[in-house]
Amino acid sequence: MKKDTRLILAMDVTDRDAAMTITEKTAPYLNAVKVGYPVVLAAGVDIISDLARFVPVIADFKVADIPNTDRLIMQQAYRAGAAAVIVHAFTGRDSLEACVVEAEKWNRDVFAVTEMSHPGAADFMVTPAEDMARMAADCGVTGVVAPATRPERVKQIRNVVGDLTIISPGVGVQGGSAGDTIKAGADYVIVGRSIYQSDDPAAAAKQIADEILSVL
Ligand code: OMP
Repeated sequence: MKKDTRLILAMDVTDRDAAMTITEKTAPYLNAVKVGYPVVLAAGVDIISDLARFVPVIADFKVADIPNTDRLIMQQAYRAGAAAVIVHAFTGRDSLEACVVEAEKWNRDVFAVTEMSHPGAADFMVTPAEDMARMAADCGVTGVVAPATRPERVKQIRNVVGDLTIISPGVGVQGGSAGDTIKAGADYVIVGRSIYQSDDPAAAAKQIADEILSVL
């Protein structure tokens, strides 16, 4: 994944044509596009290879199962053309290791979720987040997902994962700022609604990319 604009678009629209058009228009400002269940269930798994014509695709399947099932899901995501897959860390070391083994087989990336960006993450995810980040780093993940809504936590997770890649959602509608998140130590920010719901997605993406550039 290139690292210049440091912007990842979360493509959570459920209309295939809209997903294609918005990704094509915003691609000059993106280092990746992230797809998850909303668009893949609506448009089919081929949306991954279709979008990959414009920019690398991260499959956000939040993989969280026993090792064998994880392995099967990872295989399908990479087979579909994903450059990276997002998995959960809370399922434990054996599950995470199965995801990493599959990523290495395909020579692709895998990101593990530590602490999520929404308020409910405080119920169960904040306390073990640094332990999960440590375990993820130990297992050999490419990087971790950390919350742009709490830049101080991005900083703490950065201390745990060293120079692994941090990707951070929660910018815009969820309240986080792209500049603050990058300054706290994230490598990339993930932005969805602030871009794809904008009247001019390309201009919205450019504005965020410019904000990131201004703090580098
Ligand atoms: P917006 O809130 O619309 O910018 O979208 C954020 C995107 O990041 C969505 O696709 C979420 O599913 C995803 N996300 C979070 O918002 N918080 C997290 O803690 C983790 C993710 C994720 O794994 O991408």
